[in-house]
Amino acid sequence: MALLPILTAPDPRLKKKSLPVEAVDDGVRQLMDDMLETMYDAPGIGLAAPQIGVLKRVIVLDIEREDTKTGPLFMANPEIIDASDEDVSYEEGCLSVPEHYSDVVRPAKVTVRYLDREGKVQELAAEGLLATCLQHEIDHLDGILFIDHISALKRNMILRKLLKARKEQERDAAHGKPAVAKDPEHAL
Ligand code: GNR
Ligand code: NI
Repeated sequence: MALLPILTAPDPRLKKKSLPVEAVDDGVRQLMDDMLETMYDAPGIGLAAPQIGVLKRVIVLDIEREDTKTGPLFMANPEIIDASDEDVSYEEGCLSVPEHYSDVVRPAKVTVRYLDREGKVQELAAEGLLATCLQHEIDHLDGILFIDHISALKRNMILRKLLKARKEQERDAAHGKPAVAKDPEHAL
């Protein structure tokens, strides 16, 4: 098990298209386990492999809600095979776009086909937060961030702020100042 650093925008690796895995082998299962640990630690409800710099079509999710007790989900090569005509708007955040949130409109329900942890083909019909999160994670595999779904004006404002925050952090680190501790209670 290992905690891996999460890339933040702007980073060219977050804009790349990830490649399908050929098979769900021990290496892919190890990647899934490391991703889940990293996601819980962040904390977040989903994580895609490119967020840790691995350009493979692998995602993990855990939507911990009273009503949806799915437990952790491990998916390789996930594909949206059906989406509802009906859309919903949800306020999204992203571990790669820290501390910024925006409403994003997406299909309300999706059906996803994927390979599970054992390499078996599965299909999952999802709605609510799970449907939104699945689309958000699969977007990551195609180099798309939630800010790509909002106005260019808002997107550029967020990217500028992220770059400024990173530069300030780098400057502080160069002067031996420790990074500001993140609030462990603040889940996305
Ligand atoms: O933790 C996360 N919360 C979240 C909230 C609303 C919509 C999508 C998400 S996914 C995000 C974690 C993340 O960045 N996954 O890629
Ligand atoms: Ni994200």
